[in-house]
Amino acid sequence: MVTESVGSVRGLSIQGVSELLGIPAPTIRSWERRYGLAQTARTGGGHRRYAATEIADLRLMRDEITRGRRTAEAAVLVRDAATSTQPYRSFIQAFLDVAETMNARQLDVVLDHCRDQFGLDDAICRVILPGMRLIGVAWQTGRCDISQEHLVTNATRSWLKKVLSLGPVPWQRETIVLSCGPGDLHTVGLESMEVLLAQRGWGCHLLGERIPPTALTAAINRTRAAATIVVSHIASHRRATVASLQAADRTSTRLFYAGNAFLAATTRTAVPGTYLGEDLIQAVETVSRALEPAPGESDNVLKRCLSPALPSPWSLRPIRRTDQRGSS
Ligand code: B12
Repeated sequence: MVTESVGSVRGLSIQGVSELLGIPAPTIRSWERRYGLAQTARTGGGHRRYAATEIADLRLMRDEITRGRRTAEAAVLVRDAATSTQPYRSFIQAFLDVAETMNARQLDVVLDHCRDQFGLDDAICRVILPGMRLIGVAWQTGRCDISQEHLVTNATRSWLKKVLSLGPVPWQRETIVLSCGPGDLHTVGLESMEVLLAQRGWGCHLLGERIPPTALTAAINRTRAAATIVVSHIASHRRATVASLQAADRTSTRLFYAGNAFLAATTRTAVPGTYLGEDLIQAVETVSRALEPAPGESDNVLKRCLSPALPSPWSLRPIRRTDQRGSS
């Protein structure tokens, strides 16, 4: 699908958008007429030309209706999202600019500036995630190719890693395993969660992409993680992810899951664990609350952390060296 430019107007035709998102063109026109959605630039001949941001709005409208919202309600939500993202729009747009310039360092500078201006939570939830979605639309509309998507994705992941490494040493006693489903390669949501959790003192074991059930349960047992979060982004990988969750459910960890594979409520029936939804800050609070020590237990934790005898799992333990003869 190629972005067409007529004269100076760049963008996708209504037919192209209709094919891309699977929304009939008359429906797109009626949303514009009734709710003022995705009012686009027009060519000299009056033809609509949709930019990536407008296509992202129409995608959100489609997804909200898929999630079971009534059209009018979904339209309000899309408009609110458009307004609430206003202050962040130039930062979100930077994802497309960097795809054009192929200058990864530029994204690092933009995200540092964004964090300084809005704070880490907003930089991640209101800029990085929408920016990644925008790259998805640009990739799907042919506006950027896989190399540009990869460059922007890698630059985003490097920035998250940098923030994590410069962040606080975890002070919470319990730890959390973060894993993708067995078929999933989408890790940015998980890596964003790791940074947000670390900011609140939680240490995480990030396993990343494509983790089979046996490796997941082995990691949970080895780390004695008090909580485990499993993410799947593609519907076709949901069944394998549920099998992973069922395996993890047989360990003592508290189980959570998320990702676009579980957006529709019908996909979450009989799935073990707690669904974390789409708001990562709320998700961090849900997990933190679940791991908070029971009343009265906190003093023991404090006592434990302050007592030199019981090092926290994150303090540097002397590595036991065994020489040839096996004696340490
Ligand atoms: C980067 C990317 C890739 C990279 C991933 C690299 C990496 N390490 O992450 C690569 C190149 C590997 C990739 C591969 C593929 N991709 Co891809 N990818 C993307 C892209 C552009 C960004 C993904 C992202 O980070 N999004 C940001 C996420 C985190 O935000 P979000 O989607 O809004 O998620 C919300 C919720 O799900 C939830 N959430 C998500 N994660 C988490 C985590 C936690 C802990 C919590 C609490 C909540 C949560 O909250 C979020 C915010 O509200 C998306 C576009 C998009 N729209 O997302 C396509 C996209 C997801 N990919 C897509 C496809 C089809 C593929 C491939 C099948 C392509 C192919 N033919 O090979 C493969 C499949 C790989 C696999 N086996 O999983 C499609 C999926 C369509 C669909 N049916 O669902 C998309 C939507 C692109 C498109 N426009 O069509 N992809």
